[in-house]
Amino acid sequence: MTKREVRVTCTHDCPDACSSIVTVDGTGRAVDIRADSSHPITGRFLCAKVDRYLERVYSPDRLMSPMRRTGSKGTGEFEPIGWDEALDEIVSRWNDITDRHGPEAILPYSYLGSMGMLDAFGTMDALFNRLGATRLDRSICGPQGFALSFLTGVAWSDPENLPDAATIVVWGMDPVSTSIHTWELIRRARKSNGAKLVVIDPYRSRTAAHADLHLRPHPGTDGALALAAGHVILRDGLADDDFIGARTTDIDAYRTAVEAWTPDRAAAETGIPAADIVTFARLYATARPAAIRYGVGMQRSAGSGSALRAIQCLPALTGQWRWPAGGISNAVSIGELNLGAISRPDLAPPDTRQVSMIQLGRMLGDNAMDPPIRSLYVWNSNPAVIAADQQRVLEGLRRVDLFTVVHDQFMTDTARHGDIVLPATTMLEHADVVGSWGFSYLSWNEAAIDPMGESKSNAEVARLLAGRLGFDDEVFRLDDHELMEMVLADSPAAEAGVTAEALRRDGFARVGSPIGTAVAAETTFAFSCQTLASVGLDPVAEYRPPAHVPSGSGPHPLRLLTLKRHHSINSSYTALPVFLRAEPEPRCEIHPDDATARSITDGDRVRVYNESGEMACTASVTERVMPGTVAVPFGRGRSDAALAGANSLTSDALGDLAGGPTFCDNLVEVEGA
Ligand SMILES: Nc1nc2c(c(=O)[nH]1)N[C@H]1C(S)=C(S)[C@@H](COP(=O)(O)OP(=O)(O)OC[C@H]3O[C@@H](n4cnc5c(=O)[nH]c(N)nc54)[C@H](O)[C@@H]3O)O[C@H]1N2
Ligand SMILES: Nc1nc2c(c(=O)[nH]1)N[C@H]1C(S)=C(S)[C@@H](COP(=O)(O)OP(=O)(O)OC[C@H]3O[C@@H](n4cnc5c(=O)[nH]c(N)nc54)[C@H](O)[C@@H]3O)O[C@H]1N2
Ligand SMILES: [Mo]
Repeated sequence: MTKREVRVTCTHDCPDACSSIVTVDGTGRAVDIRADSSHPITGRFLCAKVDRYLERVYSPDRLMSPMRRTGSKGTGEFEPIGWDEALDEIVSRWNDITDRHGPEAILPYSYLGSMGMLDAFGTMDALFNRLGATRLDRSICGPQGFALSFLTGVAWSDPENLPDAATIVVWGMDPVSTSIHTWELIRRARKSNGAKLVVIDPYRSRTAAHADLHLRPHPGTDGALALAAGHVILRDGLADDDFIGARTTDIDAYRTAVEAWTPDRAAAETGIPAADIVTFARLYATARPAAIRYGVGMQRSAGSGSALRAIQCLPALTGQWRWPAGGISNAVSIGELNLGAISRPDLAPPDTRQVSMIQLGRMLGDNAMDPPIRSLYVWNSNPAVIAADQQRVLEGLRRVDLFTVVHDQFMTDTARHGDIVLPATTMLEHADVVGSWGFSYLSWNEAAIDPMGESKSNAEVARLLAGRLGFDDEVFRLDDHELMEMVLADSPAAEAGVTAEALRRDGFARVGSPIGTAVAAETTFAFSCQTLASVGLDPVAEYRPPAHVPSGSGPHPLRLLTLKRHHSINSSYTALPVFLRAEPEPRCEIHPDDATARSITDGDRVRVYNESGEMACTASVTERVMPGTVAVPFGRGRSDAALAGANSLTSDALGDLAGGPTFCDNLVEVEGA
């Protein structure tokens, strides 16, 4: 065989969904990965992680065969077994559990470890639906934004238009680390239009360091800022009256909602100086056009849904929806596919119970649940690290009467608690169709190399399990390419002419149309929206404070940020050299004032703690965090130690919309270790 080049689409849980070219040598080994510069979003470069993706594929730590646990849960002692033996054991244990407790005693747990359509939304779901297992509400990331769009009928605009904006507001997002190709579009707007960059973030992130104006609200207080911005815009006569008259309804209700939100009141709530709030409101209202790109970072507090609604009113008030680059951007090409055809929600018995993935620990410990969870099957996720209230999750995973199966590429902290562990392929080793939650592209992922060891894809494992369980529905008999055709057939993408054949040939296709002008051209924006009231939100807009606002005198007075890392994606990569070179140890960032008050100096060993748990860190004394807030890194695994990661400190309480998480809504104390 000679050298060849294969087009691989990144399946990480990231807005960018990059297209890359992988070079495979004559022996079938991948020797290079580089950006596919023909892709309009990917352009000339890959991110810091995927640039090193081959380290991940060929890591000596890859799982190579199925394994059965030999030691106690969590110790990581396993023996290799064959696939037949592993699958037979799973099916016999499930049959037994189903006979004794019913199928709802089985809980499938997955998220977006791979965002490929077959990987993430495919036949594994169909399998558990057919089985009648408990359903999982996958609300751990940023469900509020999507829910708000559905409830109000207001589409988000396409971020590909960002380079045309005159002012860009990055609200609770750190694209330099989390979506480097969004950052590239912002960089272009600044270079070609002299666009102003406003960053709204309590933390001086890599993105905020570039801002013309950096507003630093206390975590979870964005709603107060948005309402005060509206107040200033109306007070100073900066609203777009023509747009409001022609394209919106109920402006008086909005006027009433923001009336009391003076800059001074918002300053007291958010910690942002009142003068900066005024500067921001004027800049935003007078820029033509001004774009808002909101991130997931601001959707982790009790009142995030309400805050997002308050933000959603701003482009209507100022007529920014007139321009494709205006409005609020976030594009979702996943919606262009016919996912139901392969995930088959119709196969689930009616009224099958559904539980929140955020509350795994609570559920595993709840014997009163009817029936209690007796088996957990995990793929595409590492709940021992990423789910809230980590100590409770670990306690649940250690239960001897819980039969746990984990399908992963690595021996994660979750896998260490498995009874059976199954090896998974990476994006280089299986084909898929990949959507994006950041840009309007669908892409084809071609398998570049053979599966490593005995690893198998999620779709393959679903077929094997379905076969052993005797499920003969057509969806379990189709091969990957037939499934990919099905996902595209009868879909909005197909109506727009995107076929499997075209995707495969061209590598990617743009789907959907620029929707930035939707409000201006086709629909009206309702400042009072009754569907919001139907889910318990204010129909207009209101401020809901964080759930754990410190009294100032309580035992845990510091607000906590648990931050994503530049060199990892969630818990993935955190055990690989690419990450450990950059972050050999976890650091707790603390403001000099708070450090001094606690006699902590830079480099000290500290413990960060609250009533849920604790985390051992090295102190970084820095003004990147504000007084009263500390930041710890999210995603590192070390559940074998007594002290654990960021989620030891987080609560599993749900927010005000769509069952979203409250990861940045917790209080802690820090002391020298
Ligand atoms: N390198 C890297 N890239 C990633 C990931 C990763 O782990 N690493 N994860 C991927 C995933 S799953 C996601 S969801 C995206 C998320 O990417 P983003 O949307 O960028 O969200 P985060 O990085 O979680 O948070 C962004 C910023 O929000 C700030 N923030 C926290 N709380 C608040 C608040 O209450 N208000 C405001 N205004 N800001 C707040 C944080 O300080 C942080 O700097 O990134 C994806 N890309
Ligand atoms: N405190 C705190 N907690 C958080 C967050 C936070 O900011 N702070 N962020 C939250 C957010 S936004 C998210 S999205 C979640 C992320 O949570 P997860 O989606 O669980 O993310 P990862 O930790 O990357 O775990 C994904 C796992 O899937 C595996 N995997 C990858 N591809 C495949 C595949 O094809 N098949 C199989 N079987 N496995 C595969 C990877 O090896 C990895 O172990 O975490 C949430 N938790
Ligand atoms: Mo996420």
